[in-house]
Amino acid sequence: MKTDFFSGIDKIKYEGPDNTNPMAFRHYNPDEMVMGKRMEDHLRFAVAYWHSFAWEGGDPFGGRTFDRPWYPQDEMGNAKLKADVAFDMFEILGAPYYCFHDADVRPEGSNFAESKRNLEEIVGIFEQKQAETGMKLLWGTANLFSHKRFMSGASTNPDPDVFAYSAATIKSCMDATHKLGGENYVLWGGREGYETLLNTDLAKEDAQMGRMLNMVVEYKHQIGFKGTILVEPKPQEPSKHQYDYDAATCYGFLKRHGLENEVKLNLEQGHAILAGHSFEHEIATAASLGMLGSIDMNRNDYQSGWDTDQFPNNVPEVALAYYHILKDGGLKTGGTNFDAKIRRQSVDAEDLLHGHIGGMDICARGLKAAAAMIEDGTLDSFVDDRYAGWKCDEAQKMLNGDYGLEEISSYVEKADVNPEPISGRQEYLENVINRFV
Ligand code: XUL
Ligand code: CO
Repeated sequence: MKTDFFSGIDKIKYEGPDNTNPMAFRHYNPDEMVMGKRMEDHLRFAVAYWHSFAWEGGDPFGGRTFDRPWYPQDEMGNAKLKADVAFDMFEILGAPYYCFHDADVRPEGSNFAESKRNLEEIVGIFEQKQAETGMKLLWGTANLFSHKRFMSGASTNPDPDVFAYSAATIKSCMDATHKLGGENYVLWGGREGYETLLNTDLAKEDAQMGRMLNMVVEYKHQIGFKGTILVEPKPQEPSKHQYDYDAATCYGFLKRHGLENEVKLNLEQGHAILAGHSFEHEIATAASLGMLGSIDMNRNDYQSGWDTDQFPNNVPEVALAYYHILKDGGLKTGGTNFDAKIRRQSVDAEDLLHGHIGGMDICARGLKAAAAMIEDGTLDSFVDDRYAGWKCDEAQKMLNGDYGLEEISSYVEKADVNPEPISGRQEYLENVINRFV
């Protein structure tokens, strides 16, 4: 360990479901085989730098509650100490990946060039730390929402200078991600939306955002970045309305700008809830469109109606998420990034570990439950049977275009088609799920 921030705490180990040691895993056993693959390779856990190390515990009603040795975060010495503590925690947890925004890891400079130099210096340090520890970068991203220059949007800003500043910032973050061997690059448009339509030109903003994402893809190919470009949907917050509303909306945007084969989606539990969906809805939708990339794992409070970014602790919800991920062939370049923060009353170093240990255990339970559902096969064969009628000749002709409305109409009359309702068996299926969670 490079620091004494987590003093007295050793690397967290798997000790089995019956242990009561709070600093041990009860379900996450990296080497355990699940459907022929190591658990670690299925889950591909990542720690999010922003919530664990950059966020200071403030909320809209009060300032910071945490007291960390790397505060204030506006100078390089503290950014380096923060990096030492971050890598200590990655090692303690045994999570193989991490994720960061530029603003999480380096102090803001007095101008763009200085901010970029600060980032490059930290990236050099990360490179060395990755080599020493074996940690890997799941994804990098640019923070285009915190600084006041982005208050009216980044790529969608009415001011072309902000568009330019954002493009330059994205380039520096893609360079950083590429240098660190990142496996994906994420774009989340927190301010790519509007506060009021009274001052907003929707068509112009769509064109600007489409051009920016096209430049990202062009630059990816120019530098030979092999990772996946991911867009992260979220319907609102901080903006009243965000253009990347949900998986289906993002797909429409990507199609419109010719990017559907170049970009995939990073889906987050809390964002799905804010959009009025479930997490599995977003995952299943993305999978059905061939767009599933990665997940930001957390949970939202169902009462508060805002993005609470809590650590997951609901096995049935997590199991259904991984069920759809496994059915899609698993996370490829993607992973399970804990976009989750401890509560602002959880002020101790060990709270950071409790949050992650619990989250990793819940995901392990969810993954095992999902694998058991697939291996059992009841759900799959029920769905297959439900659509089995489509295998017959007439049904195929309706689908492949051989039949139009006229042909179908004469077929219905000739064969005296007279369908009777068939049960969807939802209660039975929910009982099946209960066997595994
Ligand atoms: C915000 C959010 C972001 C993205 C990365 O709600 O999820 O942290 O994951 O910018
Ligand atoms: Co996120």
